[in-house]
Amino acid sequence: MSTHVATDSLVEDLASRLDAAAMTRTACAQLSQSHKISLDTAYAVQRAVAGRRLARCEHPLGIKLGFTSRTKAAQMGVSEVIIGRLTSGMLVADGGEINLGDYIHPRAEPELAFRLSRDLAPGEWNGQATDIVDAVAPAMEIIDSRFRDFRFDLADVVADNTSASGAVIGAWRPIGEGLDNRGVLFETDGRIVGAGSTAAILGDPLRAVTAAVRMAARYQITLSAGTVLLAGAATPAVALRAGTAVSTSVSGLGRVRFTVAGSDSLAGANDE
Ligand code: 0L1
Ligand code: MG
Repeated sequence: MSTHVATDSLVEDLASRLDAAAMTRTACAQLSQSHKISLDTAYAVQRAVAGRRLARCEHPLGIKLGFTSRTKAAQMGVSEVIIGRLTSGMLVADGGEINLGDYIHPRAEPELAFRLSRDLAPGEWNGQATDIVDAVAPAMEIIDSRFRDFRFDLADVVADNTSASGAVIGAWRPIGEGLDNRGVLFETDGRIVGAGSTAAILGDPLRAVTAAVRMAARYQITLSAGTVLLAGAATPAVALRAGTAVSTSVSGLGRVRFTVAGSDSLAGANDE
């Protein structure tokens, strides 16, 4: 992978492809099939993709980390986490409903969310995670790759805003002790589809806070008080089906849930 950043026009062209795929709910070809792009270019495309959402009157909601589990990082052959941008249109109310028709081939994964307690200038802070977050919540991320068959390489998925598509955040609680090994139960319609531990998130989800601050500084993402951070998945993601009730409970932190409306007849039909 080369290291230079592509021209502005190429960045805008690639961002347009990804934005159109999301807006029309039609998967597109991997960018890597037609272009050799560096990681810096991929992050520039991601910024442009998020910029299109902001231009449609969304506002920044937060950030997310991907590849925080050893298994997923190994599958991708990467040793560093990736960062993506959450915008207000991605927020799904706890207990709310999503419609399958608003997505291409969505999956959900159980996570923890943190809330930043103060503004952070890039490079300003290098201390304890607990000094800059004031709350934690059980959460789920909805990921929906804009690429056909959910297939991508590292630069593809970074450009595609790390597949970020939805965030469901449960009730916020003060940061307590022992977040490094809380039991996580991920259920659809009352059946367990994933069981794990918060330890799957970088060994301790508080490490996601420090990693996210470092990555945000590197890729010029503004961090302000109230910014939400999705720390990473505690179990593998599951594909969403119409009529399903999805929930995640995290020991000592409570439960977060949403339901899926729409029709399965379209499932996969958007992978054209
Ligand atoms: O949030 C995540 O860990 C997903 C990162 C992107 C890879 C994927 O879509 O599975
Ligand atoms: Mg995730």
